[in-house]
Amino acid sequence: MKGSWWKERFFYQIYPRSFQDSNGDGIGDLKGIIQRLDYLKWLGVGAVWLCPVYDSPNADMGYDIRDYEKIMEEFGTMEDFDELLEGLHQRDIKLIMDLVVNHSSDEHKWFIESRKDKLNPYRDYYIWRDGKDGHEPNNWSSFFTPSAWSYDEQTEQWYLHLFSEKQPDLNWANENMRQDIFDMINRWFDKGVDGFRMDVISVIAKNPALPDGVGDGYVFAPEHFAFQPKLHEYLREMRQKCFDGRNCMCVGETSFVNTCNANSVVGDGRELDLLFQFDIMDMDGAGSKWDTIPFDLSKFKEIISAWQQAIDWNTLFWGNHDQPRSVSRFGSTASEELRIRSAKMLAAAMYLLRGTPFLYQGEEIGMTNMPFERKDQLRDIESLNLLREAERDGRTTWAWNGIRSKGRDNARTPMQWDDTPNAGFTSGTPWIEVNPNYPAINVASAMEDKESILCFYRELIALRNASEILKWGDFELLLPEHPQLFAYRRTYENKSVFICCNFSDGDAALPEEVLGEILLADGALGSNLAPYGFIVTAAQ
Ligand code: ISL
Ligand code: CA
Repeated sequence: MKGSWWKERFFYQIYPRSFQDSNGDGIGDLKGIIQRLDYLKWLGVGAVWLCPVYDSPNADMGYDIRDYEKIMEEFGTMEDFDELLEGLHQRDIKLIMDLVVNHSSDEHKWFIESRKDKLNPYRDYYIWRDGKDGHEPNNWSSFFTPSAWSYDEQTEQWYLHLFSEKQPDLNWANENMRQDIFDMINRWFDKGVDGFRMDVISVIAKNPALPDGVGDGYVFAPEHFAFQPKLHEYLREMRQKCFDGRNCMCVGETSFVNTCNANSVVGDGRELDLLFQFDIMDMDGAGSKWDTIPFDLSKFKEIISAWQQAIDWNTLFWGNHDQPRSVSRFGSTASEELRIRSAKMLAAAMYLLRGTPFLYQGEEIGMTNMPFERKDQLRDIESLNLLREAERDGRTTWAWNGIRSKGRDNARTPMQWDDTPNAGFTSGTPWIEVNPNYPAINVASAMEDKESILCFYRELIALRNASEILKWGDFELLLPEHPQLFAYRRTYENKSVFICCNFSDGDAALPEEVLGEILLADGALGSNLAPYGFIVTAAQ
């Protein structure tokens, strides 16, 4: 398995709506991405994960798909897509698409048919049930709404949606539905795409009895829809019908995965090539993600070493389009100096681990959370729903704190390219406001500064791309009890690289083990590591 292209390449995640607008309508588009391909090449990335670009009414920004084989009009045309794919391949950059098949849009033709009558051939493509005494079929809550069921008067039944009411869940128990999905995947592969990131793939199989979750009121009940036995059957069928014989990869967004069940889906020849686990993303939430608790370094070390040991090959990431900005969350924005150093430190801490790195757009220039103040600045259905409910229960202060620190729109403000109006993202009015810090934080100025976060990322990516040790070496946690430092060793064929990162805002003494030829560093002064300083060395 050494040699699989998806183990050797640094991935870059693009959120197309916010990457680059080419026609002044304020919405990022495919032609805009094409304009920036040389930037991606310059940075050294070897693969792109493109968030959904399919036709969608955008209730959940493209994660509600109306037509899996049509490009969203605001993003361009299929010709633009072909040109993008060709442009990437010419530069030896692979492309993986988002595959959102736990649910479709309620405007998808299958659902339009399905809701017409109980005998419609598409009825069973979705999950319909009778109510119980005028109530929902069970007490499940959804990710975005209090109840996971919506009532449809036409046929007097309820349909299941684990996300918004505009995202009805597909019924994977239906063989025709599965075959339609597999055919669609194969048509994208025939076009030349190199793989898929599979949205909430771990929840496609539901407990067929749809039992109540334990508790009062609406209950979030992943025990009945995540990692169900049928999941493995569906994934194996997909593997066989779509992936076998192709040099394509898939990475599953495996919500609710843990170190015990992970190897049931990944590993040599298994169902998925890679998985995204969310233990790091969840560690600063107490119960709900909205109740933020401080970063805990010892917990972080535990999670990283548990996962490095649990599976052969991890995904490495600090964020994505659903998460706040990593430097605001895990680094420091107390000063410009600390923002820059801590953003570099986070990159060194995460992306030199064993696994495949996924960097989210804007992270490479240290983009920060957005100082949202008003509801009309928000676009994300999750934040807007949260606020609506909090208003009802008189918890608006709590909700706003949550939205500012964890809201998904933090990651969705436009990419900051330069210091011209709207950060060079659009000549029109952007669909979501640009972060006001763009005159200081942008690609153009970072390219001119050798000490910038951006130039550091480029250096780090080049180092990783060229290093057998960093690619294939094993992982060993060092200084497990140290209260400030996260340190580890990567070893391959008796050669080692040491990584030592100060996650605190105080000085730390540099341990002797890490002394050697310096490959990367910032804030390493003599035998001292400054706040958020780090050093990467090759063993003498
Ligand atoms: O964003 C989250 C928490 O606030 C996650 O729980 C997220 O909803 C979950 O990881 C699933 O995310 C994916 O599917 C959603 C979509 O809204 C997200 O953007 C996508 O990444 C439904 O398709
Ligand atoms: Ca546009």
